[in-house]
Amino acid sequence: MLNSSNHSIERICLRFCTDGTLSSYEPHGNGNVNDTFLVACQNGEEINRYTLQRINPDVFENPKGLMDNFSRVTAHLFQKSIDGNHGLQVLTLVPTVGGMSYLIDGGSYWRMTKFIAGGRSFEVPENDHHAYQAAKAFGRFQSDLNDLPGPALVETIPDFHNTRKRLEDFLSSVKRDSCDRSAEVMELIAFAKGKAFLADKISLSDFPSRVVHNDTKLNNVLLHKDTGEGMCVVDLDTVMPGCVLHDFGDLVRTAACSSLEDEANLDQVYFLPAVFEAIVEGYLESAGEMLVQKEIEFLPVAPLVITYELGLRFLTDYLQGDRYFKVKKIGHNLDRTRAQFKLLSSMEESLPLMESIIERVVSARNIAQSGSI
Ligand code: GN1
Ligand code: MG
Repeated sequence: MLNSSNHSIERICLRFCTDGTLSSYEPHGNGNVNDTFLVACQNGEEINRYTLQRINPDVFENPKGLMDNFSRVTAHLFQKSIDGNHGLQVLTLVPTVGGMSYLIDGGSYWRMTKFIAGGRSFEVPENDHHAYQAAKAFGRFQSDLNDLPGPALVETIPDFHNTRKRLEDFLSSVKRDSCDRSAEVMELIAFAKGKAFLADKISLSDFPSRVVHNDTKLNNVLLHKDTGEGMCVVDLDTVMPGCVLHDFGDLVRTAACSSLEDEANLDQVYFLPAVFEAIVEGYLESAGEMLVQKEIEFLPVAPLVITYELGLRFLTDYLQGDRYFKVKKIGHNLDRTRAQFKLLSSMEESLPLMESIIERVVSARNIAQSGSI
């Protein structure tokens, strides 16, 4: 995979309309797919900061379509933030000197956004308030985009949350075993096969198609570094038509878990019902009115499905030679897989509790369960 060292960040920055000239830059965040830099530009005494990203071309095959989505979505959210006055900020693109929303340089696509001062991304919530705030921000994001006008957004990654397709890809990579890695992970393969029924739990055609984020890891929402208030939803590359359940589920997967996604000590990996409750409260506060009965009904099982899906994706990537997710060591994708499968088992034990929490919050909020599509 190409990385920053193949590019001159100085040269790239010169081609964006920054306020000031580049004074420093450093790698930023923990994304598993794109390359991200925090860039500082100096104008006299003033330092202006930006986020610069190289879009991973192996993952996103239509960067132009992706950036068109990005512009439409942020413009709409910006209007909503003015009308709704809910305090959430929206990513602002910095145009290139040629007036474009992205830059093409030697076959790579780059974009720049204004840095959100005071925001911080958390890998795990420090308290329930963080989880509540993150859920409220993602719920608001969905409900603000529910009336996005115009044609459907481009599908930046087809079948992204088609769990059945993810399972089939996994099964063919087991069969192909191109890197000769399957023998050592038989136990994980057997576990994945044993949970195949989860792949058909959420069938996309049974739910309203809405504009959703699709990558709602906790670290994809900025919270205020001191107060923990939701500040800005980031990482908009997979915003496209989809199902709200995957957004809800992925936040639960990453926030209502006792550990990081790649924790190697499985004793440290388990589901946290109290954090789950905070997520349900936050999510239903901002998105509850929009949801239809069927979406509410499937909220408890959604985290299990997405946790299973991620386990499948990490294991598939391991079997294919670690080509998709960035890895820090051989076996990194296996740590991730094991942690997902452990979390899934822990969630299964808590499923009745999850159901009763949702039931309680739905009735306390008096959600009509007949929201509009
Ligand atoms: C990737 O880029 P990042 O880290 O936000 C991946 C998500 C996974 C996640 C797992 C486009 O997200 O789907 O849930 O890693 N994004 C893409 O950490 O595949
Ligand atoms: Mg992402």
